[in-house]
Order: sequence, then C-alpha cells, then structure tokens
Amino acid sequence: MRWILRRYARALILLTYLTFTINSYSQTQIKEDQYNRQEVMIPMRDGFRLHTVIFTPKNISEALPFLMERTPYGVNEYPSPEKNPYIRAMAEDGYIFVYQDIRGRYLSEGKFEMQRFNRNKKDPKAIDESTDTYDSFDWLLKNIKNNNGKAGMYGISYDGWTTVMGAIDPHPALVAVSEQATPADMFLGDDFHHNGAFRLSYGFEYAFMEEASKTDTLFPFDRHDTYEWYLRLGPLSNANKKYFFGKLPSWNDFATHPNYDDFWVKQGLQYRLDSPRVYIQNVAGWWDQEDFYGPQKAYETWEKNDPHHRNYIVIGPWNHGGWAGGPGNKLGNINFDSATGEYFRRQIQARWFAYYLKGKGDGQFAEAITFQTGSNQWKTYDAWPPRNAVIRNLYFQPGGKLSFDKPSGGFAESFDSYISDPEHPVPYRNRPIEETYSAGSRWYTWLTEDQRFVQNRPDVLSWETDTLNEDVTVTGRIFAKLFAASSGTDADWVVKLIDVYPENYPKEPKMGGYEFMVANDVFRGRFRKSFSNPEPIEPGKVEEYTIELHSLNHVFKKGHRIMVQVQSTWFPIIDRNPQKYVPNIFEAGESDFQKATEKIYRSGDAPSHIELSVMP
Ligand code: PG9
Repeated sequence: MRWILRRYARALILLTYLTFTINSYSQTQIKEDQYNRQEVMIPMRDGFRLHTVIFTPKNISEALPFLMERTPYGVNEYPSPEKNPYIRAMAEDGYIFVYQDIRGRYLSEGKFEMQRFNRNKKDPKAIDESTDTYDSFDWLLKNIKNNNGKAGMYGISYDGWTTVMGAIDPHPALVAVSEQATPADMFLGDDFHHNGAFRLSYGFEYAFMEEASKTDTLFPFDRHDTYEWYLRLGPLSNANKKYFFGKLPSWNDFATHPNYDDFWVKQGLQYRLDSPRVYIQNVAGWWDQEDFYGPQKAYETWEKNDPHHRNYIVIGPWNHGGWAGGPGNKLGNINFDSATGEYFRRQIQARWFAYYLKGKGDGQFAEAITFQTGSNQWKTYDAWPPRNAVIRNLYFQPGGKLSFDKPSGGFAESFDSYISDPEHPVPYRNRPIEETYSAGSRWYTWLTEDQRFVQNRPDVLSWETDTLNEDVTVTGRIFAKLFAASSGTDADWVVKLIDVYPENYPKEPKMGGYEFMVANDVFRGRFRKSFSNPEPIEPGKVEEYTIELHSLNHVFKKGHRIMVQVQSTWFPIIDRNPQKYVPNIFEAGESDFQKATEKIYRSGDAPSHIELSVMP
C-alpha cells in the first residue's frame, strides 16, 4: 500500500482514484500473481549499478517486448502489473515490465542530479540518463529470456522526462514511447517557474523531497496552512539561512539562476530534442497542476522536424497523471460524462504499444486526440492546434464587461485598478493550503476550484460577457494581451480564463454560478522584453504584456458566461514579487517588498484582451 500512497500521492492521483485503486487492488489480491518478480542490479558503463525490478509473465507463449519505466520515486513496492491500474490493460496483452530506480535514488548506486544535463559526447566515459537507459536495455536483451528484441518506455512527469531522455539517443531495440507530462522548460512553463515567476511552494518542497535524502522526504512544516508558513518565511534568502543551509543543489540553482540563462536553456527540451527517432506519444492533461506546458512543448518541438511521422499528441481532462488510475469521469467538481482515464489506458496507451511492439492492431493513430470539455467528447485532428480555428479577441470593457467588440478612444481614464500588497497576497487556492504532497492535500484538483473564493477581493479584478446565446468553441492556443501599468518597478500579472455556469443549473444544482478556470498563467513583468535580460518597469508607463495561456479544447455553452480575472499575487505557488525591481529576488531584503497600484487598460489604443482560437 505504501507503493500506492507514495507513487500516487505525489505523482498524481485524486482521492477518488485512490479509493478505486485500493478497491481493485484488494479485489485482485486473492488471485495469485500472474507475473514472476526479479530484482537485479544492472551495471552501467562506468561501473555503477542501477536497482531494477523485472516482472515476467508466468505463462509465456510467445517472445515478449520490454516496457520500462525509470523513476526517482522508488520501485521496490510496485505491485505485480495486473494489479496496477495504470498498466493493467497492457499487462493483459503481455509484456516484460521493467522498473528502475534512476542513478542515486532509492536502491540505485551513484549520484542523483535533478534532470541531469546531456553528457559531453566527446568524452567516451561520460554518462547521462540516455546512456543509463541504453545500458539497461543492452543488459536486459542479453540477460532476460523470451524477449522479442523490442522495447518501449512510458512514464509520468519525472518518469515522462526519463522516457524522453531514453528516446533522444535510443537503444536500437527502443521502438515506441509514451511520454506523459514531461517537463520541457523549468523556467518558462513547468514545475519550477512559469514565465520566470518562481513556483515557490513547489520548488521549495520538491527540492527538499528529492535532495534531502536518497528517498522521498516531506518537509516538516510546523503548521497545517502553508500559506501562513511561507508568509512568515519572509524573503526567499531565509530558506537557506533557516532551513536548507546551502545543502540542496536545486534550491541553490534556483537562487543563482534567477534569469533564463544557459543553465535553464540547456536543461530544456527545446535544446535537447531534434528529430523523433522512435514513435512518440506525448500525453497531457488540461488541468495538470505540474507539467501542462511540457508535453505540448515536446510535441511542438518534435513536430518541427518529423519527416517520418512519428510524433503524436493526446490531451485529456486530467490533472497531473490523472489518466493513470481511476475512471477519470470527474475531476474535482467537474463532470466529464464518461470514463476518460479507462478510455486512455485501454484504447490509447495499450493500443499504441500493442501495435509498435507486438504488431497487433491497425496502427491507425490520429495525429492529435484531445478531449473537448463542455461538450464532453473525444475529438481527433490531423494537426494540433487545428488549422481551421479563427482568432477572435475578447476585449475588456468598462463596468466589468467583456465582449468581442473592440473598444475605441484614448487611454487616459479607461482602466480598472487595484492595489497589490505583498503582505496580503491572494491565495492560489482555498486555505488552508496543505503541504503539496501531504495526505489529504487538495493540491491535485486546485486548478478546478470555484474561483468565487477570490472574486470579492479588492485585488482581484473580473470582467465577464453577457450570457452567451450560442456555444463558443475554443480549440487551440490562447493568449492574454494585457495593457497594464504599475506604480512599482516590477509586477506579476496573473490571468485566468473562466467558464461561469448559469446561476440555475438543474442538471447539477451545486454547480449553479460555478466559476471554472479553463486556462491561466502568470507572467513576471521584468521579463516582458527578454527572459534572459530582465528590466525594471517604468512606473506609470502603459506596457503591453503577452501571456500565453496555452491551449484549450472547450465549449463555453449557451447560457454560460466567459469571465477573465486579473491579479498580481498567487501565493504561495508563486513567490511574492517585491514590486520594487531588485536584480535577484532571491536576494531581496524585507524592506524591498512594497505595495503597488496596478492599472489594467481597456481603451482603443490600449485594448486589453484575450486572443481565442474559435472554431467556425
Ligand atoms: N512534477 C514532478 C517533477 C518532474 C520533473 C522534475 C521535477 C518535478 C513529478 O511529478 O515527477
């Protein structure tokens, strides 16, 4: 059971999924395991050995391919494959399943490095995650009987990233992979920063969890509501002074690389990927609270150079890894009307590997399979984002209105404004904000929370359309164009696109008036011209900020309204911007934090708006 708790508490799963998993686990427990388990230490080219668990079916009637998952989270307690809901459909098809602790984690030897850089290929002795994967497959092919000479890899998040690392420099036996929620760029869009804004609670807790010891360790907070704890922490420099004492490499990297420098560029997938060398399924969840940007960016990057058509994408209505367990018919309060997780595991993931590794099925895979929320249907496309969407701008208007009509006139008085106070930041989710990966944490569904919880705060502005008299289907990329000014010399801009349910919603009365966030992101103002060379904001100057809200496939239904909210704090998932420009926020002092008046313009010459890809 610790396996289920640890693996799914972090990497993903909702309480509902957990209940489902435990039920199915105990139902199948009476049966004898259908797989033999073997534990080995596989030697790498530099002599270090990696702890590996191998499950081979007891009754083998044909030679089988390998399916491998490589993880920093500990493999020793993984159950027999037929008891693991994530891969049960594949276990029924028959594979040799391999789980490996990556270098330096749990029972593997060597030193762990967070997202280890690519090796220097001129040095024949150099290692990286690709060589570790290569060496492991080499050993497996020679030492494990009844294999058919083919291999695949899959995994979520860190394990999605190790999958990508295996695929970029692949062993010849590696034919197909399913990378799921890989991070692609930790400065621009994934776990540790978004558009240069530091993801404080995640970065702090994850660095501690992975680097305080060889096995996962939760940070010992002395209070339940970490909102309060992080506020009391004060400036970021207190983290090392009071708790980490310079001992966590990742925290030190955050503090010494506050801008988009070589460190982040070389860690990013745009730098590491070239043309797909194996068949690649990229998988993302619309409400992934950790790595939503990553798999989309990986797909987009590979797509630029895919002459053999090996690159594919799947996006479903899931949180981080929500496709791995449970039916997936619901996320938080939002209903999807069908078992999207089960559909993925059987119809998408299992079919993918059955075709490429076992030659079963017709091999007809759509370029893009995405679940359209609102209409609650799976859709397929021959390009992602689809080419036939039309750009329509939704403009901010006076009186908290939003409409497709462009405003006119000069910008002198056409703005809405609020005071942003770093001493009283807007909570990113309803308090108490439990430790991210603690038992009972609501981290997993926070992106689907009803945004009414902040709507009446004076430092959160809202604009909304009239009630829609027809469906508006948004499929593809979305951007926010904010024309904004600050009285400070730095500012964060958080933009949320929200589907407001009708006040009376007989289908599900408790959803009446629900403010469901369908897209969002934060942008740190200092990076408006360049992520590598930040610049102070000139107080009072109206500037244009382009904030990518990523992509969406959602129908705003007739009778609903579309809302946009803007705010300048989102705490503690995002650290507090002092609102006074300092070269490195990790070195800001207590007195650098100041209130600022923020103005959002909505005039003809400064028309703040959301750019939507609308299906004609
Ligand atoms: N989001 C996690 C992670 C991946 C890669 C690096 C850092 C964190 C995870 O769920 O594995």
